[in-house]
Amino acid sequence: MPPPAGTGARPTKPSDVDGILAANPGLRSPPRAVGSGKDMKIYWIKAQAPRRVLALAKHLGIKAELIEVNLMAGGLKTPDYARLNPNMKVPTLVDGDVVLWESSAIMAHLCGKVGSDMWLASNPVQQVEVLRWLSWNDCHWSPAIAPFYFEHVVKATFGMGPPNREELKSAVGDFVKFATVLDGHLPGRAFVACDRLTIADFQLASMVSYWRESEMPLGPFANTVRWVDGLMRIPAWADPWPDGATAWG
Ligand SMILES: N[C@@H](CCC(=O)N[C@@H](CS)C(=O)NCC(=O)O)C(=O)O
Repeated sequence: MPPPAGTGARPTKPSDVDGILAANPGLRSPPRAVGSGKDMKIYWIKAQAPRRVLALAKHLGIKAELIEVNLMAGGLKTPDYARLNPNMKVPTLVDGDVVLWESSAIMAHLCGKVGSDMWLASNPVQQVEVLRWLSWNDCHWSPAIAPFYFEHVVKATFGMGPPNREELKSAVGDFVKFATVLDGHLPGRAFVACDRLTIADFQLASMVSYWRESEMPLGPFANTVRWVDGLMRIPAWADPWPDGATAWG
C-alpha cells in the first residue's frame, strides 16, 4: 500500500529506511514461517490496534488462524468473545492456554515465539528502551492523535457521518506538544528505539500512518514524516491485512 494521498508535506529525499532495508534483506521478507496456523488464533477487525499485530505476524512469518470479528453484527459483545477479552475489543490472541489482549503484549508474545529482536527478551536495557516508547504511546501519543483518526478514518469506516473539524481545533495543542517530542527524538534515526525496527515502531505508527487523510497537522514535523513514510516500505507494514479482508471505508 503506498503512503496515503492527502494533505501535508511529503518527504523530498529517500528515507534512511531505504539504506537499512538494503543492508537487512530480512526486513523485506519474513525470516521463516512458524506454526501450523492451527495452534494460534488472532481475533481482529480492520482497525489500528489489530493492524499492529497482523503486520508483526506477517513480518515474522508466524502462521495463525486470523479470525475477523463482525463488529457491526455485535461480534465483540458475545459472551464467548467477552470471556476471551472482557474489554470486548480487538486484537485478542489465543495461543494454547495463553489468552492475551493489548496489542503491545501480543506483539511481545509473538516476538518471544520466534526470538525476534523486535522485542529482545535477552536484553533488559533494550527492552526498557522499547517499553518507554510503548508507554509513551499509550499515555500521550495515542490520545493526542486519536481524535483526528476518529473523526476522519473511524467515522468514514463505520458510516458515522462527516468529520467534525470544529471539534478537532481543540486537539491541535496536544498534537503539537507530543509531535514535538517525537520529532525531536527522530533526527538521524530511522526507527524509534534501539536503532532498528522494534514493536515500538508498529505501536506508535498505526494511527499516524493515516496522517494525511486524518488531516493531522504533521507536515512541519519532517523527521516524523520521514519515519512514518519510511515504515511503509516494509511490505508487511504497508499491507498487513489478510486476503479477502472486509474493505475499509
Ligand atoms: N489498547 C488496546 C486497544 C484496543 C482497541 O481499542 N481496539 C479497538 C480497535 S482499534 C476496538 O476493538 N474497537 C471496537 C470497539 O470498541 O467496539 C490495544 O492496543 O490492543
